[in-house]
Amino acid sequence: MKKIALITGATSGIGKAIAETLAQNAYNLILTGRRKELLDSMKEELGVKFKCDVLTLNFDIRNRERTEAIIDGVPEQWKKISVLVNNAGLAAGLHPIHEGLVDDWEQMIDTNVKGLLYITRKVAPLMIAAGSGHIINISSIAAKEVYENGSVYCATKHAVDALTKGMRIDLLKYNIKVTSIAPGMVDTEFSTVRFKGDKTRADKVYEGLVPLSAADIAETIWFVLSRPAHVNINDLLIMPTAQANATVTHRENQ
Ligand code: NDP
Ligand code: 8X3
Repeated sequence: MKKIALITGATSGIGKAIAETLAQNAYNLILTGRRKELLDSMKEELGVKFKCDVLTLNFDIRNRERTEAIIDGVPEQWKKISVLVNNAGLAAGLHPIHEGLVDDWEQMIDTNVKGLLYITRKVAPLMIAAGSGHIINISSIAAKEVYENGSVYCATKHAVDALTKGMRIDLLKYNIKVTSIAPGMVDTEFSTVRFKGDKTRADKVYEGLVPLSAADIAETIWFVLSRPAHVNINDLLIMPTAQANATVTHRENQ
């Protein structure tokens, strides 16, 4: 029987690439996101290409009641979740602390921290009941360093790292692995979302260098998932070769 993975934020970027990689590696998938039409087309595509069964769950992860009701309502045959990838997340804006938009802060905190907690609170007991599981939290270089104008996004990702460490302790005796994957720049919708649709500004983030692709992260996650039962990768920082840390990059013609 195929294993089941639940991936949050699977409609684009890293989450979408993880879904493709896991479908290719014989998982059935529970995919979540707000954009229903994208979830529907992924279900169709992955079903045809990989004979993968897909359950789509269309909700905003910030909505606690809906998130809880939807996970509670997952059909019994989908409840044996082996892998949870807490991926849904975003950065909104890039401002010094005294000019930041409070709505942006709330969106980041509610999605990156509280949404991740709502999902984990519901899925971890299912893994405990099943006797095993693997939770992968998508963290960031922003969890390791703080950069100018990014304090709230960085704070949410520092929180993800703290939660990862805490989960690992609490879930240790239940045979549940917990991993944090911390990427540097990955070319996804991330910067377009951060700059609220300003594609020109978003493209500048990646100008003159080769960023990571979402597929690079998905491949890394497959490596993490395919280790033997006694091996856990706790924390993996993965950067483009042209990026030394959160702020130092090497760009062509600069
Ligand atoms: P994308 O914008 O391409 O993908 C973000 C995903 O999160 C989408 O599927 C989106 O789905 C989902 N999402 C966002 N908000 C919500 C919400 N309120 N409810 C439900 N789903 C939501 O960006 P990435 O793929 O780059 O981002 C994925 C993760 O990787 C994030 O946690 C991000 O912080 C992290 N990351 C990204 C890096 C990068 O450089 N790209 C580097 C390091 C970490 P929908 O819009 O359909 O709801
Ligand atoms: C996304 C990468 O450097 O924009 O987490 O914070 S960064």
